Order: sequence, then structure tokens, then C-alpha cells
Amino acid sequence: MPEHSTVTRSHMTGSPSATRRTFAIISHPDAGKTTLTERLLLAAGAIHLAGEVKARGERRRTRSDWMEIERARGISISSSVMTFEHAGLTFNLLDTPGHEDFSEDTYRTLTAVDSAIMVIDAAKGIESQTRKLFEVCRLRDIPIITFINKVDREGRDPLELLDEIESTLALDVCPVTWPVGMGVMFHGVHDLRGKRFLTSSKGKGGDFDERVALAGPDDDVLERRVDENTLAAFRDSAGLAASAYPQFDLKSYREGHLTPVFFGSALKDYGVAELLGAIAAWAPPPRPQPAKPNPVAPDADKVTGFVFKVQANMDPNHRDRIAFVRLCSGRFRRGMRLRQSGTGRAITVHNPMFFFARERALAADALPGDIIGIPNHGTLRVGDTLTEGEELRFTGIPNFAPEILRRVRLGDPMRAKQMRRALEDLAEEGVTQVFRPTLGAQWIVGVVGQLQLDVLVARMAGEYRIEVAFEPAPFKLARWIGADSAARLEEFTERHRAAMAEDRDGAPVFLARDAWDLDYTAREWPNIRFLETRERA
Ligand SMILES: Nc1nc2c(ncn2[C@@H]2O[C@H](COP(=O)(O)OP(=O)(O)OP(=O)(O)O)[C@@H](O)[C@H]2O)c(=O)[nH]1
Ligand SMILES: [Mg+2]
Repeated sequence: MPEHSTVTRSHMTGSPSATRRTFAIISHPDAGKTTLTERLLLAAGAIHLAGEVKARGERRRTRSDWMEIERARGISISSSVMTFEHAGLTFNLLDTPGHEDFSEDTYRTLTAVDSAIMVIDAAKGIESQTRKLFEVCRLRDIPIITFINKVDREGRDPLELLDEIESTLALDVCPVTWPVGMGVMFHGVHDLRGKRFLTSSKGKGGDFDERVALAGPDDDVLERRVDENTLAAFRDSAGLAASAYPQFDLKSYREGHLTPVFFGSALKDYGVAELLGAIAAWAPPPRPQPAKPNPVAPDADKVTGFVFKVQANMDPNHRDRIAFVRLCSGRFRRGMRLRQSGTGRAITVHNPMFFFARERALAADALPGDIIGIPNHGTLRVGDTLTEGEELRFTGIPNFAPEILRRVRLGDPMRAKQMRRALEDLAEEGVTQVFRPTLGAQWIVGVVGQLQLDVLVARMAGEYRIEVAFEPAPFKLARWIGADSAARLEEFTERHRAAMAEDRDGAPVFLARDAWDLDYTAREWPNIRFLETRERA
């Protein structure tokens, strides 16, 4: 572990966790989440130069896409945490991957946040992945701010986009900023609440660098800056925007009934500072977290938290393994002893880390809403609850049944042990799942999508120097099994030894040849449960 500075960040006035804003950025692939993340860090003063996803050389270095394969492909594969301070508040931002092959990572990340920014590409509107992510937010009552991105390019009509959000997601929408032209006719954005025109001193299509006071869409300031046709269209649509939709209502937003909508451009910096201001003013501070036997309120005295993500090899020079913990209550201090649910084991947290935009630092203390990284050698697992001793367990962190199963073939049989170690490491991160068949020595990996297999191959080679290849497995589906009667469960596993496996945690898994096989078996064994998801821990 390299040396780091130590930081104390808690502001102990009033309810301490009221100073935290912990949120995720979610969307379909390529909508601009990572670009927006960079711009938010820049707007908050946490960095001085925004990296670009598809730029070359130094400009390429975005903070959240740090993995080799993310930089090579220009996509996000794993969610990343970034903490920054601004306006007396501490923001914990989680940039998530959009591709559905990595959605398990995104779903787990959503268990750790209090609100979300939903990014929509102005040319595309709501896509199927957006809808799925939205459903997860709704299940967990996570309030959403919408950022309609890329208005500097040709996009769909803003009113049509609002109506689509309203009807497909059944949400009230409240426009906060409104575009003045789009694509080649893009002149800037009208901040409806702040009564300003965000524009460029370089004229049409330039990067944002100027705010001009604006009484409203009819203000003649615009006549000097915007061509006639664009202005007429803007006045029409902005007039409707102001009159046809509800006013912003904090309660309704926080309860998940209303989403404020920002039109902007992450790449050209339009609307980003306004968005940051909205997160500060509107996004909820830490909320109670679902747990058994009872939810945990952020102002409870004792420290509690849970692991929502594990990441191996973040530091290429050190074989590190970091468990990301969302703190839910109490005031955490470095060196504390915390008890791990399940095993009952106590661990002393010597080196808790904060992840800032440019560096990591040792965390001297942390508050509810904060996310700390705990370096460990495999003790801490996704789904683990940490407490000062209380018996409780945070709920709702799922594992999903994989949709593709492959047998692993090893290039060099001398390295079987290392390979298994690496597969387990990466399985723990959720890159893939791994199943150990009861019979036979060849492990089986399960993924939700093909891209995960590509990532597995690339990371095995890059981080562990192991060449792996896959061959078809004789199975297509995996289901966790359970039963009320232990004897019945044992009978089932005995009778299906050739189709049984264990997951990484030793939980029994039935591997079915196909849907018909699964269906048939399930009907033959009505007392056995076949589960598509398994809650961790
Ligand atoms: N014109 C334009 N391009 C943008 C804007 N924001 C992002 N882009 C481009 O869109 C592409 C995708 O951007 P990312 O920020 O990687 O998108 P993402 O949502 O993080 O993608 P994944 O994490 O892979 O799902 C990149 O080429 C960006 O430069 C914008 O406001 N305007
Ligand atoms: Mg990204």
C-alpha cells in the first residue's frame, strides 16, 4: 500500500450527514455519463482540466475510466467512486457503466446512493436500458434529476423528449434549462429559474463561457445573438415549457414523483454548473437504509455500513483488493473494529481510503453517505454488513442468474491454481460468476453478456498473465436452489450430481441443459425453489 495523506472531512455542525450528497450517474451506453462526471469535477473545482473519453494522449485521462480496457475501448465497464467538496458539501459521485452486460455492477451501485442523475441522449430519448435502470430506482424510491445531453448536436424536439419521459416513465417533468437551437443552430441554454442565457463568447456552437441576464424568452438581448428562425422556434417552445409543466416541488421530487429536467451539453459544458447547484440544493442527504430486522436511520449512533462493490488491482503496482463500503450511520473513525455479518468476525480498519478525483487519501473519519474503500485480502465480500457489534443485515444487494455459461479452458495446465484464484477474484468483483461443478474439474463461468467474457479474457491476461479460452458448456441456465426441508434438498442434489455446482460462496446451483430441462425438473420437484437471483451474504 503506497503512502497517502490523511484527511478529515466531516463537518460536525447540526446533523452531520446533512452535508453529504451521494448520487449515481446512470443511463444507456454512450449518453455521456463519464464526460458529465469530468465536467462536474471541473465545475466543483476538484480538477483543473477535464479528460475526454475519446481524446488522445493526456487529454484522454478521464478519472472514472481508469482501466486499461476502458481506455482502449472508450466505454465504462465498472462503476467508479469520486468524492469532492463544493459549497460546504461533500459529494460522493458514482459513475456507472451503461452497457447492459455490466448492469449488475450498476444495480449494486444503486443500492449505495440516495439519488441519481439520469442522462439521456437528446437524439435518442428513452432507450430500453434507461427504462430498466429507472425501474430499479423506482423500486428503491431513488429520486432522479434528468440531464438531456448533447444538445450541441442535432437532437429530437425538446417538448417531445419531455413528453416521452412523462409518458414512458410515468413521472411529472419540470424543465429547468431549455436549449436555444440544437445541432448546427445551437446557441446556448436558457436557465429558466436563474433567468440567464448560457452561451459562448465565440458565438454559435462555441463552448460555454458566458452567462447573460435574461428576463425571459422574449428579452431582446437574444435578438442580437440568435438568428431569427432559431429564436422564433425557441420562443414558442420555451413559452410552452414554462406554462405546460408543473413548477418544481421539492417534496414531489424527493418522493420520486417528479424529475427536474436540464437540457445541456457535457462536452461543451452547458448546464453543468446548474446541475451541480441542483444536486447541492435538492438532492436528498443520506436516507434510512433498508435492513433486517429494521431500517437504519443515518442519525443512529453506532457505525453501520455495507459492501456494495469489490475491485481488484486498481493500483497496477500493488495486488490490491478494495471493498467499497457505503456508511449508513454513526461516525466512523480510522482504526475502528467492525463486525462482519455472517462470519461474526471482527476486523480492524487500519487503512480506510477516500477516492478523490486525483488521488486516494487515508480517511481519518467518515460520516453516513460517505463511501470508503477498505483494502483487504478477500475477507470482505459484496453484500457484507459491517457494524460495531449489532446483529443486523442490510438487504437488497442481488446476484443475477447468468445468461451465458462457458467452460473455462486453460492455456497452461501448470497454472490451474493461479487461474482459479484469478477467476475467484474477478467473480467477487462481479466481472463474471464462477461455478465449481460437483463432478469434473473444469470450472464454468457465467455472464449476462458477451462483453463480460471479453473483459474477463483481457483482465486475466493483463492483470494475472493468464491466457484463458472458453468452450461451450453442456448447460445453458443456472439457478440457485433452496427448499424448506434440508433432507429434500439433499435428495435433490444427490439425484442430480452431474448437474450440480457451487457458486463462489458455496451456495448450491442447479445447471440446466436448457429451458425445457429446467421446467421439467422444476415440475418434478415442486418442493425445491429455483431462483434467478440470490441476495448476497
Ligand atoms: N457532441 C457531444 N458529444 C458528447 C457529449 N457528451 C459526451 N459526448 C460524447 O459521447 C461519447 C460517449 O461519452 P461517454 O462520456 O463515454 O459516455 P458514457 O455514458 O460514459 O458511456 P458508457 O459509460 O460506456 O456507457 C464520447 O465520444 C463523448 O465525447 C456532448 O454533450 N456533446
Ligand atoms: Mg462511462
